[in-house]
Amino acid sequence: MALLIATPDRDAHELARHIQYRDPEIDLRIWPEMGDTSEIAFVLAWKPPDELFRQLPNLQAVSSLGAGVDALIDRADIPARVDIGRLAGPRLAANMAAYLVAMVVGDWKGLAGFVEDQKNLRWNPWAPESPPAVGLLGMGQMGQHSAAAFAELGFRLHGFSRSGKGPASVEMHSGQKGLAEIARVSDYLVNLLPLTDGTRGILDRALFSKMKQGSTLINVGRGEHLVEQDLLDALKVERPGCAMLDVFRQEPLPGDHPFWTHPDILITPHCASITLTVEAAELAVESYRRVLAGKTPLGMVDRERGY
Ligand code: NDP
Ligand code: OXD
Repeated sequence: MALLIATPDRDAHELARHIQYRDPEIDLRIWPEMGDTSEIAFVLAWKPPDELFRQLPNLQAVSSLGAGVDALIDRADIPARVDIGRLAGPRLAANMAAYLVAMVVGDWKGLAGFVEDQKNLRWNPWAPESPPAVGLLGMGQMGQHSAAAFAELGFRLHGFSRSGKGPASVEMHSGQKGLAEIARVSDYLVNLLPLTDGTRGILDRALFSKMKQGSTLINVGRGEHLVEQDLLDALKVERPGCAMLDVFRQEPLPGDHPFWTHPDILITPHCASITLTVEAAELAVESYRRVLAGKTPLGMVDRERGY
């Protein structure tokens, strides 16, 4: 049985080297060099090509190379009998927490102001008095790691999840009322939800109208969570006052998109937390071995629920 890596927009050779280093016995193929497709049991995928999975009659499991499974979950070419998993290890979650802490703390501490002060040879000591309230939409692997990092800094924390369950350091919310409440109380509202039918377009005018004036929206989930025109309208009335966006409906973000030049939008190019080759190789080997042993892949998702 073979493992196929199918990541058309990423060079997979480094990942393949790390996988083979960990387990030289694995029969590893890199798309589009698939060999005998009836031998492929497991696919490691990131934005895989259309109709790929129809060519694999003995496929047992597909694993996302990252945390999100939205590019896999609705694929008609993945039969219902095939398990879908994901690789979301502790380094991926730690790097997400580091990104969010950098963005929130940098803004809260007014770093951009000091850059301007330095340009103008201005000595202007200043520090914020009280810690901000951070609201985390999504309290899964990414949300929990990020909450732990903010908790260390003594920030006030709110979380939002389907079940309403979350760590003790976080005041949890759920449902429509909970969503409105977390928007109302957060100085920084961070979207860390998976993209599903229940979350698509969740960052919309109704939510923005509940946000504090001058607050900050951070979207690291998926571009389809955000209703773009609603954000542009909301920024005019400073609810939120600014947005930090890492993910977009179309990636790369087209050069003529209004977000690029908006004074209240900060863009990062979908790199809040990038899958690390060494961690991915380690988890991929473990997941593959599990599937060969008749078990579910790592990070198995509920296809009905969508995450
Ligand atoms: P998890 O699957 O571990 O957690 C999902 C969380 O979202 C859970 O807390 C879940 O609630 C909650 N949730 C799901 N649906 C709803 C809903 N309808 N209403 C309220 N809460 C809901 O995901 P991860 O934390 O691992 O990752 C989240 C997302 O982050 C990924 O799907 C990906 O899109 C994005 N991501 C982005 C990266 C980047 O670089 N920009 C890097 C990594 C991830 P419950 O706990 O009740 O199940
Ligand atoms: C992921 C991502 O889902 O990079 O891992 O967005």
